Amino acid sequence: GGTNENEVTRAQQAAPGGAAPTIFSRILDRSLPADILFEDHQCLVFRDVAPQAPVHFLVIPKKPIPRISQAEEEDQQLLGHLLLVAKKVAKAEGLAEGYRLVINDGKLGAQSVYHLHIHVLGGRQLLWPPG
Ligand code: IU
Repeated sequence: GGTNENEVTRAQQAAPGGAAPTIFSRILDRSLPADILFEDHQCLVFRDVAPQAPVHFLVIPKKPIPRISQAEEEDQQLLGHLLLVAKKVAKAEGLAEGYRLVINDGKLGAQSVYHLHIHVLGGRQLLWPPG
């Protein structure tokens, strides 16, 4: 629908900048409120402000990696940690019957916020392929 088309338009217009601060920096420093589900020294988990499923949250590193294509070898432990946190919070959110992890990268991947984030979507039957 229109919401998803707008999201793609926003994503295509977002500047794929280097380490420019994003809206997620403001969620990390608490200058912008968010519904936070989990936090540790490496990451923050909060509900997506425009949920695309009954459960839709984001797992972000505190380190401002702009996009998965710019992650480095030195980020290996951090990237693994984000996946393990995603599955733990998914379980806590009651997603025992399944869910989906998504990482959008760049313009064609419809990335709109250039601070790496893992989407976790669940609570309904998800479709395949995605748009
Ligand atoms: P994307 O993978 O970069 O397209 O996803 C960015 C997500 O961040 C998207 O689902 C937005 O709804 C979400 N989001 C948010 O949760 N809070 C915000 O203040 C903003 C975007 I801006």
